[in-house]
Amino acid sequence: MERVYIGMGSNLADPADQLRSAVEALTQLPESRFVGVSAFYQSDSLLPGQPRYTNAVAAIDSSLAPLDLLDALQAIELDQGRERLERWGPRTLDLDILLFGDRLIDEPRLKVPHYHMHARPFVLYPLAELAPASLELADGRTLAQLLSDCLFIGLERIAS
Ligand code: J1A
Repeated sequence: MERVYIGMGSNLADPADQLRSAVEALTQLPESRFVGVSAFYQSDSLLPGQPRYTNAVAAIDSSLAPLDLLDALQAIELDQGRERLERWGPRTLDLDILLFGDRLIDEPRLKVPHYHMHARPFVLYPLAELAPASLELADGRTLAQLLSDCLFIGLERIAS
């Protein structure tokens, strides 16, 4: 079993509800044990002109192979009506594998640690609820260091 952190995001169709359904689906994953989920946070979209996002991070312990977990997560996204409208359009559910144990994965379909997580408050704050501050991410910096380097602007903790 390896500890896996999964980033969740939604900015369509009742985002908090999308995240709650995603959590429910994560508890049903094969060869995996659900560990926990952070609070939900709202923030402006990185892309202008879109609704605000709701984000959270979940932790599971899994013995699935990374690409099998990615398949399962993409099935959950499709199941929850994610339409591939436009590449940069709003989304009903995004599931991103942030960390998979201490693996470094560089495949066409899967890059782990997640390429954008290091500077995004809507990933780092919820991750810090579940992971130790001393956790070293790929570039050698700890979660605590990354948090202190990232600007906390407009990230609002909401009821989950
Ligand atoms: C492709 N991938 O990425 S969507 C997929 N590494 O088909 C995968 N570690 O094959 C590939 N986990 O939340 C490569 N997928 C992956 N993501 C990995 C999963 N503003 C991986 N405030 C493309 N909050 C895939 N989000 C990757 N503004 C990208 C969805 C899943 C996140 C858009 C706020 C947000 C976005 C924009 C935001 C937010 C897309 N986020």
